[in-house]
Amino acid sequence: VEAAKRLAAFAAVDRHIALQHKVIGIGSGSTVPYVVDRILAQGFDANKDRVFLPTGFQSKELIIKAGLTLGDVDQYAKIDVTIDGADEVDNELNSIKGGGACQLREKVLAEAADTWVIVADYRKNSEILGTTWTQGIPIEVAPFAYAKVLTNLSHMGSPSTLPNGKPGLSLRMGKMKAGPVVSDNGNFIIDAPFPVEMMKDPIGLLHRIKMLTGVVEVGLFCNMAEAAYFGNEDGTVSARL
Ligand code: DER
Repeated sequence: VEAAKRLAAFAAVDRHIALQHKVIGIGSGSTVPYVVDRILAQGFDANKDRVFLPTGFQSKELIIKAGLTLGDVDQYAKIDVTIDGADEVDNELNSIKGGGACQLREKVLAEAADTWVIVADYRKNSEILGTTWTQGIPIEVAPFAYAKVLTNLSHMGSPSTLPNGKPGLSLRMGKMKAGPVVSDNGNFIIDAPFPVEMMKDPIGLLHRIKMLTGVVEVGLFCNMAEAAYFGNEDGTVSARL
């Protein structure tokens, strides 16, 4: 899987990060470190006049550790290219994001970029969202409102138990931390699975969820990606444009 992530990242950088690109958004997760590796390989001269904008704590630390120039999101309204990972991508380049609870800042930098590109391994390459990523749509919510949002998502059709018996609609709890996961913005994350029928209209579902009071951002990225690159097990790369 790591080799597949690396393949996708290298293909995306080679195709979309040209010398004239100076303001670059760096996403979150385990694939984007390979994006940074490939950008570094373009050499000091290519990178000395560039700034790199982070999509969260992990992304910021990645940029700093790579010795690249960290930019302040407030300072750069216009971003040339943002490259980010995803949890699942469908045929229309819609994606589920937020497995790493970074989707608010990720969506800000995706939207602000002239070009937004997804990099992922073959496990994320899907046809209908929700078929490979079954944990649910990650939804960032204000802590004060989380119980109300859970109730409203349940009424919308998000099941509390998946067909395989695993938990469905739930507040994302910390693994080595008592209590819920807290995002870089101080908010909670709710994971909300929906029946495949509802996932066939990710744009409609995104709008319905976004309108719920207390929802800060939804881990459905629709009509945003220019391209997605998937590394395959056989050493090839699939590009969806
Ligand atoms: O949370 C996210 O959307 C991240 O981009 C992440 O889920 C990407 O997955 P990866 O770790 O497989 O790259």
